[in-house]
Amino acid sequence: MARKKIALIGAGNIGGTLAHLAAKKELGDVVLFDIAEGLPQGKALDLSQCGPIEGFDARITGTNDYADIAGADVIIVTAGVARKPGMSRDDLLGINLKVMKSVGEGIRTHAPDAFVICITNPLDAMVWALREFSGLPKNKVVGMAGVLDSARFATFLAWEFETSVKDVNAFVLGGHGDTMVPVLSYSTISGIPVLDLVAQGRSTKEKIDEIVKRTRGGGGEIVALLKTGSAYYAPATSGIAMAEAYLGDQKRILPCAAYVEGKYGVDGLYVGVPAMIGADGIEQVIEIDLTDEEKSNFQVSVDAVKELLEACKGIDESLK
Ligand code: A3D
Repeated sequence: MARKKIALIGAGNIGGTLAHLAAKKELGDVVLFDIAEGLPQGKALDLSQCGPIEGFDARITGTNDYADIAGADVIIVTAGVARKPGMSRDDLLGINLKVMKSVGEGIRTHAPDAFVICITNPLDAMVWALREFSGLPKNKVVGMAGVLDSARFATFLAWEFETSVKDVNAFVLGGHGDTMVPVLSYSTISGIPVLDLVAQGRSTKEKIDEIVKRTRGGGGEIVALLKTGSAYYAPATSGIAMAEAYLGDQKRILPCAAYVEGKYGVDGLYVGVPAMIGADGIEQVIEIDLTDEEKSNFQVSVDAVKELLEACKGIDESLK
């Protein structure tokens, strides 16, 4: 059986980390694409030389030519820019929308059968634009945000309850921004609702509220510390978990920006919901009962995503 092929569009911080993880896990051969000449080739060469030490045979190549992504099984998109001081949200939206146009067209021409995972921000709008520009089926294009936001939430909960992260099941829905919704009512430690543990006096409502707030600002906290860019280790790890779910037909239920039609009162929008990932891509969107407060927070988040989409349509005529 031929090896799988993983194409990574964007060979920056997340792209390089994705390449390393994909090769180390032998998910398949890796093609790193970037518009910067030399960057993907240099990273590919460097990463290839990890092979003899780590014992992987995955081939890693770098390219500036979309033709080299032909036949990719999975494509993970991180191309674009991250927000820097002094840049408005609209600046980022405009720049990355143009990037999604070229990436979408490259995928449409060279790898229309791939499962595509978008990581570029602003996530909920960019995954929507990527789907539009690539023309791929909606179940084959998905955004990564919920896995990362949930991992941040789970990390903070594990620290608070001094428990293994392995026992924490926490998740975050909604858009990937300040309005994201950490869903406490479905967050458990070894099956025990976090709220029950609070009722037992193992933590306090104030501390949990603080964790929810820290989760929402989790990306910004890292940007403020790094100063020159945004998080990349955990974002890459999250993207790889989604790729593995698809390649292994694992039927994992992961929070991700999936296309929602009808469920959650949402009609035709990419937004963070629990979704099953298997060999058909996004195989199901799973609806859960939310508390009244969570429902209204989710609606605020959906409205914020809609606003972003309108801004996208205002920028690019072809999206109207
Ligand atoms: P960075 O290290 O700057 O890498 C981006 C790469 O994209 C650079 O190597 C650029 O040369 C390349 N690029 C720019 N334009 C194009 C193009 N048209 N075609 C191909 N490549 C291009 O950024 P990063 O890897 O740290 O982050 C990448 C993106 O992920 C940014 O938009 C971040 O905001 C976003 N991000 C999202 C999350 C989520 O949870 C959704 C988390 C962290 C970062």
